[in-house]
Amino acid sequence: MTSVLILNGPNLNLLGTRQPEVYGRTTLDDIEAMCSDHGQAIEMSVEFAQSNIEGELVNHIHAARNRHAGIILNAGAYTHTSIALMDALASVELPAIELHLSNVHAREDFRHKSYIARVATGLICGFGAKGYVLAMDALKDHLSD
Ligand code: CA2
Repeated sequence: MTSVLILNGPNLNLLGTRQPEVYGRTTLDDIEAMCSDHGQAIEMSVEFAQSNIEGELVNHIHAARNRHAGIILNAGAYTHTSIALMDALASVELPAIELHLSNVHAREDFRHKSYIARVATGLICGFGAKGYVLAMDALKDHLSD
């Protein structure tokens, strides 16, 4: 069965509890359950993780190398700052989808820059929690090509 790492960065553990006008009312636990259900439907096994710590995210990406066929990454604010995450993704040579709940391009200028996009297979943003399911379908489709 195809296996994916769905990795979430800083502050995403707060989803559904603060700023619902920006990020919605769905919690990260809700999203994990949604991904797990969708994984069963499309025969994709899912490892779901979150960390607020940049180095831990790097470690998760390294560990994915021999375990997963691809990575879906919502790196949160590290998207816009982290050369370390970009280098980690490049080093594992797995297809990776950059994901954001919000449409980062409709927001502040500093969110328009992404280090992740330079090494990602593709990017999904602006569809809220549904973006996770869209990313799983996109990865599955990409791997079957
Ligand atoms: O839209 C996204 O998914 C983001 O990755 C979310 C990040 C933001 O820095 C990126 O530019 C876009 C922020 C996640 C913060 O999540 C919170 C959730 C609830 C309350 C406060 C923050």
